[in-house]
Amino acid sequence: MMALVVLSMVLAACGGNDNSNGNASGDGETYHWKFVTEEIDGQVQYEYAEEFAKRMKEKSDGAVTIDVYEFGGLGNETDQVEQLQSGTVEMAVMSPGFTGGMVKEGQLFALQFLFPENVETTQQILNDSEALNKDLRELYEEHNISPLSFWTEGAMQWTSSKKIAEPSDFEGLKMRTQTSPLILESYEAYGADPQSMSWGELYTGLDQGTVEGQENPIFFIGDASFHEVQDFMTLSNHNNYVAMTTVNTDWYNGLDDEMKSMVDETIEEMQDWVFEEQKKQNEEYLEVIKNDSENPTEIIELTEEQREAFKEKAAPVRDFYREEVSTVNGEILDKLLEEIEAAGE
Ligand code: 6CS
Repeated sequence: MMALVVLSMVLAACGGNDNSNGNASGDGETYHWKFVTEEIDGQVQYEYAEEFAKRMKEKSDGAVTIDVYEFGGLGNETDQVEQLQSGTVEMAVMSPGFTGGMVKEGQLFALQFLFPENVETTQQILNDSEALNKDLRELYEEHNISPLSFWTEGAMQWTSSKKIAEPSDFEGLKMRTQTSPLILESYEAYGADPQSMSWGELYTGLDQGTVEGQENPIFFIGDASFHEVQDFMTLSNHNNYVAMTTVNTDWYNGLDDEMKSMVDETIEEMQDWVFEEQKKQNEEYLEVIKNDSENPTEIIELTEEQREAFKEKAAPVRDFYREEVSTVNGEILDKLLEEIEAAGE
């Protein structure tokens, strides 16, 4: 508690809070916001926030300055959710995988094999989906969090200390996950022994064997060096990693129209930018992992039949979501499924 109080004081002091709301714009008005991410310098979320800050500064002729915080600077992923809700920070890149205890519906992102394997099609769905951008957004807003956009950081893969090529390989495997209960449920469906953990503890956890496997996009596996402490990487494409650009709802609603339009316009522009960024990083890191001869990683490509076996085991988790998790009888999931169907492969 004391740490949080001190943190708030430090943030207030360094914020130089000229006009964080921006509700009285006019000549000479300046705005100073804080934007926290779950990743570090060089990684996709952090680069996104830096680019967003740069564009806002340019468009506002220097009136808007945004301090971007790396993961760890303000605590762990869950602390960051609280900071956004309380308004200690105005903006955050947030993974739904850390808010599942609060916004139950947001756990639909944990459902494996839900989005198409094609990352571009998935991004198009994330851009256009009413289920996400309207219905799910409203549920987050009940908690003072407005997701202004959803975007993918790439297809997720499994890394492990034992080879994973079929569902039975997960039997008893200590799998690290984010905190949303449905992610744990999804791995229990394969017979694994999942446990949630902040990614800040993951390298050590894998190194010491506290956990034996994890899921992430390739760029993150490579940049965080998880492959150094894992023997296998299964190209499972079992899900797409989805991140949300979120803002504190009260703060956002308090922005004047001009500033709100500038934020919205920049958020929209960033969708194409971040797609290219994740693509580039995922491609580069696949080569890094393949060529790291000091830390060899066996790469397993699943056959269509093997993928089907995982899909079959994952299917009942959708019913569990509808019956046990959803607070709206699975309506958002059903709408999203229609949108996915319409988007094709
Ligand atoms: O595995 C995680 O928890 C982290 N993975 C990514 C791709 N971004 C941040 C997140 O916390």
